[in-house]
Amino acid sequence: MLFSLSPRAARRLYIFASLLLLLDLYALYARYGPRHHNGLMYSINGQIPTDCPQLPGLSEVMLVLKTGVTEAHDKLPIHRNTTLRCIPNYVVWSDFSEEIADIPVHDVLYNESATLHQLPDFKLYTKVQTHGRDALTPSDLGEEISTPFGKSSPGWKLDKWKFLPMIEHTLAHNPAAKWYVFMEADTYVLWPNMLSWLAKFDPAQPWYLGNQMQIRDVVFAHGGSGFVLSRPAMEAAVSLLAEKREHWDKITRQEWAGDCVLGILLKEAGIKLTWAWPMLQIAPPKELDNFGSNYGRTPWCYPAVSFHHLKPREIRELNWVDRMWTVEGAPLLYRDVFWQLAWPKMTVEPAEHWDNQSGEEKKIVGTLEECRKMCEEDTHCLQYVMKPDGMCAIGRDARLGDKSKSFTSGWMLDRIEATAKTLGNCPRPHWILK
Ligand SMILES: *[C@@H]1O[C@H](CO)[C@@H](O)[C@H](O)[C@H]1NC(C)=O
Ligand SMILES: *[C@@H]1O[C@H](CO)[C@@H](O)[C@H](O)[C@H]1NC(C)=O
Ligand SMILES: CC(=O)N[C@H]1CO[C@H](CO)[C@@H](O)[C@@H]1O
Repeated sequence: MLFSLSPRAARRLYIFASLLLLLDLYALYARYGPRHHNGLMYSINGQIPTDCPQLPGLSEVMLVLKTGVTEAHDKLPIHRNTTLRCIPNYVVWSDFSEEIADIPVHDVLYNESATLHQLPDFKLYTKVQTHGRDALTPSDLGEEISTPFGKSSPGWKLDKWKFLPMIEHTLAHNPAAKWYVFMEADTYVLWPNMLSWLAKFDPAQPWYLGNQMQIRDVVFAHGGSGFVLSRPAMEAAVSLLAEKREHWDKITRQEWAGDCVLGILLKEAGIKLTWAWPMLQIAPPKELDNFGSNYGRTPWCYPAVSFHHLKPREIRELNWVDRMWTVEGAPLLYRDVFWQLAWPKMTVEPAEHWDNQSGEEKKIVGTLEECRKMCEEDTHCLQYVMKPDGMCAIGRDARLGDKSKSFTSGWMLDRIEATAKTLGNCPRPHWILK
């Protein structure tokens, strides 16, 4: 059965065609200098703080965090005392070996072929291997501009090449875990929920759990949302990869998203993706449509397992909510994320310099009051925003949104509260099990 593309996937699809044209340009690039490889040192973090909760199954999980030299200094330190704090087995893969905030970071590309190292996508790689981190320029490090097919920065172009070696090197390093959990530096995993969820599956079967995305006919787990492979799935992927590695490098060359390449590999290995939305999320809590539905599922009563596109401050906040959550036997649900993280910030007074991401543009208005009235008149309107040009937009969903200069946002709190109450208390959490 096919499903409709997410807007992002659809945009990705458009651009794919134009990207193919660009591939021809590869041949024009020059060769790059020799690579240097710092000795590989893996982390099995032996010292777990004594106040860590005893989460069943944790010692059988291998956490794999993928990052890159251009973002690691900004995005990795927050994980030291949050995501990684109580995790016995993890490895951080990057395109450069270094140590950041006491976290050992390993180069996952060191053993790729010389042919790959000479590709234009590896220009950044060759540079930092040769000259170190200091050789990074402001444009390498600069705020990455998102385009429909991801980003245009050198770090992003290199990123797709890390997926296959990441699978190989992780399994070689730790062949004994039951579960391999993959995340990125702007992902947060709620461990209690992740472990409760994994405990419901048979780890002896090949599992590929992820937030479904589609490019052409390939349905794959979105990397940034976090995804999970059981050991049999890892083994099947690695052995298929080893059979014809050059073929797979060619596939990576043709595709623009590494998570899609991994999806093709797993599909060819006969492993089906288990669609994990909404348990794994592509976005941060502030962008959640708290009452909405997708793929026939309403998040409200599902446990929240991951979020993505998080700023360090948001990771700290989620970690705090996660650690404080002590309701015996009850996982933290989207319902709880709404009541704990979104609802308290939806203010009675409209919020200045705040964009609540109301989607439906109505018309230019003179005052915020007019905009509020427009929302009031539509019985389904839950929130409104007046944009800098006076455009009033109303939203039928309840999203928190984020700071945005010269936007003013307001929420219809009584309506939001009433809707939340009709969605209920979720006496039985919904889990995705197949
Ligand atoms: C983590 O916590 C320890 C102990 O409180 C502290 O010394 C260290 O600076 C923290 N690290 C980061 C990266 O926040
Ligand atoms: C490195 O690459 C070579 C050639 O592809 C391969 O035979 C070898 O097993 C790889 N080593 C590791 C540690 O992955
Ligand atoms: C989800 C959503 O509707 N986001 C909107 C938030 O506001 C910006 C700026 O007005 C729009 O471009 C987004 O589409």
